[in-house]
Amino acid sequence: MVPRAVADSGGPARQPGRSSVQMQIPSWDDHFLFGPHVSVTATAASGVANPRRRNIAIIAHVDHGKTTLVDAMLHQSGVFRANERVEERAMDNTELERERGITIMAKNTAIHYGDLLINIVDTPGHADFGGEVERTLTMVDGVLLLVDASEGPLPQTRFVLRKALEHGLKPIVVINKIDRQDARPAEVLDEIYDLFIDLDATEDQIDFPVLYANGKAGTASLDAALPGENLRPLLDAIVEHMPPPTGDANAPLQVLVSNLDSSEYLGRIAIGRIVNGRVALGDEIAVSKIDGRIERTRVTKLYTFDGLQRVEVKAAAAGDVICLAGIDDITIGETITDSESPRPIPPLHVDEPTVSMIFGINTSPMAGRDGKFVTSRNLKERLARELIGNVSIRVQDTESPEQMNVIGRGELQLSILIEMMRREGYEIQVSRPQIVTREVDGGIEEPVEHLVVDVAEDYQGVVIAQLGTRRATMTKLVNHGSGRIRLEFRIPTRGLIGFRSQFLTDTRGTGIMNHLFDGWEPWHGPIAGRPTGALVADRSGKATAFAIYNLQERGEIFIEPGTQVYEGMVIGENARTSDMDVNVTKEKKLTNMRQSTADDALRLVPPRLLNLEQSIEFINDDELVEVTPGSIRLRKRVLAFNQRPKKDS
Ligand SMILES: Nc1nc2c(ncn2[C@@H]2O[C@H](COP(=O)(O)OP(=O)(O)OP(=O)(O)O)[C@@H](O)[C@H]2O)c(=O)[nH]1
Ligand SMILES: [Mg+2]
Repeated sequence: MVPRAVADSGGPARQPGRSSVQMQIPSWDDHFLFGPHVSVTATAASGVANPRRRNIAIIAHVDHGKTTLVDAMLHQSGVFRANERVEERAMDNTELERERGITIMAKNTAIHYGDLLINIVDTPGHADFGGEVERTLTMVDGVLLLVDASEGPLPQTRFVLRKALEHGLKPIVVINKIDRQDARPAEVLDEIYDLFIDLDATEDQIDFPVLYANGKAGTASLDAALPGENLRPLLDAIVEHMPPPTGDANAPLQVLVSNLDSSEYLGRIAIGRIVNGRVALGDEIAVSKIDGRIERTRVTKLYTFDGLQRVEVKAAAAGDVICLAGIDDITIGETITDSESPRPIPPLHVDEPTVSMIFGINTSPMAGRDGKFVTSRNLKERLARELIGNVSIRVQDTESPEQMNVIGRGELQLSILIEMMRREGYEIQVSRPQIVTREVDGGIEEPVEHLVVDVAEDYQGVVIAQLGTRRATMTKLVNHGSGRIRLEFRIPTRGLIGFRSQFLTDTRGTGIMNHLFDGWEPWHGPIAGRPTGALVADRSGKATAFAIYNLQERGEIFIEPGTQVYEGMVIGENARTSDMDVNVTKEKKLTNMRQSTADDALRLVPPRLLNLEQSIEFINDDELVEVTPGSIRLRKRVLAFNQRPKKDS
């Protein structure tokens, strides 16, 4: 089904530009959803804080269309002017989110529907950012669970739904991307029911409304066979089925801080939902800190959400989601409360992270060339700052004052942090990711994951073999008969480190893999690291085409001619298991005058330039990734050839 693009009823047609995209959203009179034909009849019941509010989160597996659906909601509620150019996925507004096309941080927005204000939190779907979803759920009363109409529920669908059900939230199921050629809504709905049952949902929760949506076109329908015309069926379902926020506006104030934002002008901004009470500009309030201290302050700036903006308000009450600026040092999990009778809300607990990396100051001979922040104090301060807004990261001291152990939910989360630091001007070096273990009854336990892979049948053998060496056990094999099969495994988290690039190579880039933390198990025994050795520069200098030409048959080269190298820098992958120290700066012996153009004649294999994530996946325990604003280099931990312990091969 291809949606019909309807011309705007007024104003110029939207112009697609280089940086904006013409939304295929049926448009109408901007006030369509404000019009008198929308009447909302919710009445105040006992315990209802505000019958004209709905607070919801949109949750799903990665890429199932959450942010795109929010776009459509914003468009149809008239947030944008008719001819306003709006970027696709407007909520993904950070640089890294836009570059990668994924949501990294949960964000708030709000739309008007009839006389209702619907506060919406768009959440990330990637498993590494699950902590964002967890903290967000304290702000809402219900969730839209989006499920791709072809892919069906995937590991993160399970994770986010489990968290939502644990919070007792009301779900509405949205089977999205119904326009896909391979959509199979009836089967997917069955799988969703199975998932709810599996997660011990209550009868009330299983009795969820179902909508079929094309978030990209901005349509929803109650019937899979009848394409919708707009999102009204979905918005009506929210009004009808999502409970209005409960709470008592006359009780002492309680706001649980669930999100932070900041602006140059306002400083740190605390975002949370007023659970009880009311708050107004000028009020004296207390902040109940994580460590139990109570700090008194005054409300100087108060906002609520409206579309993509924050709007200043004078007062707000139970059920509202608010932003408060001007409170120094406030962090997630603290309670803003009544100054006379402070009532802290127990802070939220999120799942503990399981993957760690050592972040150290850059000790390479090229340190300090392009970074602004290079000292251990800089590093410590930056990591301390990260802890404020990032609930699922832990930072520990190590024996060395120049290194910190950073623990997160996965390689992606940690590499996003590294990438952010690099762009801010930091220079660091990081180790191969390790997993966190724990001791139980004298034995060691390690985290294990539920892994789901989708591959073409042809690659089934190689993927199963590769996972076998990583101590995975297959738990399920489903063949949908489409030429692709879905395999499920239990695998130690350790076995997944560095697996993604291997998997993409093995499946020629066509495989899809997703995994999710699934508990602790006794140590599974050793898992071999990278089977190949490294080509290591044996001296500093500039790499020459001549040297690279002579080395390229030994393995794969990671650098281009002209790259500055140093002793101990990894410049390629050896085809053999041992490391090989090589002179990559060697010049051709000059016999006469016509030397300078000789290099041009050499046929060089294009180098495999590794990005940050690929570098982190590549390194072994005796190697590091050096990250600076301008470069990513691989190196041996011990640079000097004669001091390096030899690997047995
Ligand atoms: N065919 C089709 N594609 C869609 C639809 N909705 C979203 N997409 C596409 O799916 C991709 C992912 O969309 P997003 O909105 O970024 O998904 P998301 O759930 O927000 O992703 P994360 O936040 O990273 O978890 C984009 O390429 C969208 O254009 C839909 O209804 N139909
Ligand atoms: Mg998103």
